[in-house]
Amino acid sequence: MPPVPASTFDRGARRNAAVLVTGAGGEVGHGLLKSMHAAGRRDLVAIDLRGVDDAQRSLCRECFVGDICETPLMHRLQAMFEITEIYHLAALLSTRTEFAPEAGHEVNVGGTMNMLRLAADQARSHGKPVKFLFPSSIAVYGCTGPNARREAGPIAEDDFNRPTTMYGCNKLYCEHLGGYYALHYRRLAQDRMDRVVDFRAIRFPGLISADTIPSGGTSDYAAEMIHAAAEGKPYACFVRPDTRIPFMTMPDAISAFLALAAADRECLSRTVYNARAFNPSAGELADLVGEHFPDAQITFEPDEQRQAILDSWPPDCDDTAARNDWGFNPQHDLRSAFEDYLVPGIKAHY
Ligand code: AKB
Repeated sequence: MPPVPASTFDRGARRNAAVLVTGAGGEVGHGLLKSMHAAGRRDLVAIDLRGVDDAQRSLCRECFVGDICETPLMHRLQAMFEITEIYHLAALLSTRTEFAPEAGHEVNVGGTMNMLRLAADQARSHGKPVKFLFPSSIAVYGCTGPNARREAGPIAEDDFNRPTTMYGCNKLYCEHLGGYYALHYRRLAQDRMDRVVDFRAIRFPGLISADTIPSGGTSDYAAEMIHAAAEGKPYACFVRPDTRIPFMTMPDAISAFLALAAADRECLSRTVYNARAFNPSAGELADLVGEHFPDAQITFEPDEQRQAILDSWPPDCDDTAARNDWGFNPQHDLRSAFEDYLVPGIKAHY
């Protein structure tokens, strides 16, 4: 653990105000820090196991290289900052977790428990609920069997909550933990405080970024396919061409997260929401990539085990609640995602 920068300690008794972003060095973290800084936030505190890059560091009040599973880090954050919001992005994604499920549980559940406890301790120390934004996932769904997927249609939040991966189990359990901290925390204690944690979650679909290539996710094939074509490299897609799940672009995901965070509590009918923008098949994605990159060399070599995970995820999700409660409205449909965001953004990189 690096020494705490002297600037961190406010000379006075007051702790510095902070918005905490864990997993800040990841794909969502890159976009989120940039968007919040652009919106005028100057109290951003980033935590990442591998640290953050110089561009991100310039957006933050403080940055920590640290493990959210380690209690000493939690104690330092409690001592140094008055935390008003937490964006808890740190996680091991679905594919990586299937090689080390117990490690996935430790990070995805143990780390989230640490962050929820920090949020509750913070709320009890400064007297205001801490807003806790949690990226859940379509991995919480288990639409096992082709008929279930075909007959289910767009799946609403309370249906098919039968995850078939450790990551999906972790995300579903953490949704319930968040609901407990929001509604029932220490419910028999004499000194209990109502809603210490204002927990809000989005079950993100596959996310596609022009700026970063994902790693460790089962939905990564979409981004990998596009980036490979832009680099002029052949791409062997690990799913069947008929594989269909919901996606959205990274900018729409960041905007959705910030819109949910900004929503009045009274407008929210639930703590967990679906949000999606388009749901192409892998074959339709490949065709669109070919339109923009005529020399693209995309083949299909399904990985049976990863395919089975995708076959348990919904072909589409119903995000009516998000659109009604807090005005979710993605800017990119499939075609504009390519024309206005992915192709120009990715070409600028290569
Ligand atoms: C993954 O593929 O594991 C994630 C997800 C859909 O939650 N991108």
